Amino acid sequence: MTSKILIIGSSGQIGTELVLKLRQIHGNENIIASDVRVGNYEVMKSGVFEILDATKKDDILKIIKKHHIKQVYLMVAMLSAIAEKIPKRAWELNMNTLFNVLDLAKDGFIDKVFWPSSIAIFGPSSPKKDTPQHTIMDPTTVYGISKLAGENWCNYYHNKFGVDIRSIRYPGIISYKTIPGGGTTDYAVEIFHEAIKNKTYKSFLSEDTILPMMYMDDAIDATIKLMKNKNIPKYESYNIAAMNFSPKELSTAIQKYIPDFTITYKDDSRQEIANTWPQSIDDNQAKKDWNWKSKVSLDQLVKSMLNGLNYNV
Ligand code: AKB
Repeated sequence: MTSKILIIGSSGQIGTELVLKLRQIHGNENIIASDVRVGNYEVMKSGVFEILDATKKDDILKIIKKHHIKQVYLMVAMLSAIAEKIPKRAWELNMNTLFNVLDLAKDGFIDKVFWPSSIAIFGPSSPKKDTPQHTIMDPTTVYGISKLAGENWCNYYHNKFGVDIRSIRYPGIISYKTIPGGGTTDYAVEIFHEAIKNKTYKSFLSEDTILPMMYMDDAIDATIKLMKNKNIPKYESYNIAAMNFSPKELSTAIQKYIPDFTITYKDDSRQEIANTWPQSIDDNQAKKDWNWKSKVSLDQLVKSMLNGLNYNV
């Protein structure tokens, strides 16, 4: 019997596209999508979908047994901005779901796990530019704290119980199929919807706030590449990088295709979070260990976003 892959959190921004790409690679029948809420049309119609609350370990186990799952991508998380509003719930969701999956791997029910970390693990004392793989990490958000704790727990389960866990520190991910929810980098997706609909956008980050960003295709490529690699030296959550820009620089890149687009700035509490994050990331370790390389430039990203949202350029 073919072993199958379970995506938990398949209705979210990254989960949605991961399901679609993995179904292309492994066949629709081998990729099981799951979430607490139904997903987008393409995900729902192309294969099996299970309603799953990943805070309940027994429910995950039932699905693992039912579908002969051997690999799990755990894409559930409460993101940085929303987590600040409900810190305790965010901590519980982000940590309990991880423990459930790590324990199922430790107990031999699954062979391999992917779990996403984030640039949010860095903080005000981390170097802002070319932030290294190993450096000071002093996250100021609940989300960042949960991701850094999660990285350490993955390390622990790997060293102590031999769990095969792979992880990436995603920058802000930009895509058009599903909107992100509750992050600090969400402006870089919203801006495209508003540019097309209203020709104007009010940014909640100031014009010169530079953050590391990446187009979804690169993020999915990296994730699958890391999971496929047979020679990862040891567990670590990898820095990966593609591009860095501010709201002003992104608006200029959009104006190339929508010349009458305008942007205004009114920062809110998300600005404080962004101020503590890196402006650029050093991803040499990922390049060396598993040959990671970003393929999508800012101009290609802008064109793909606009075309994807049916504004043909
Ligand atoms: C967020 O803004 O919270 C996320 C992230 C960078 O992890 N997009």
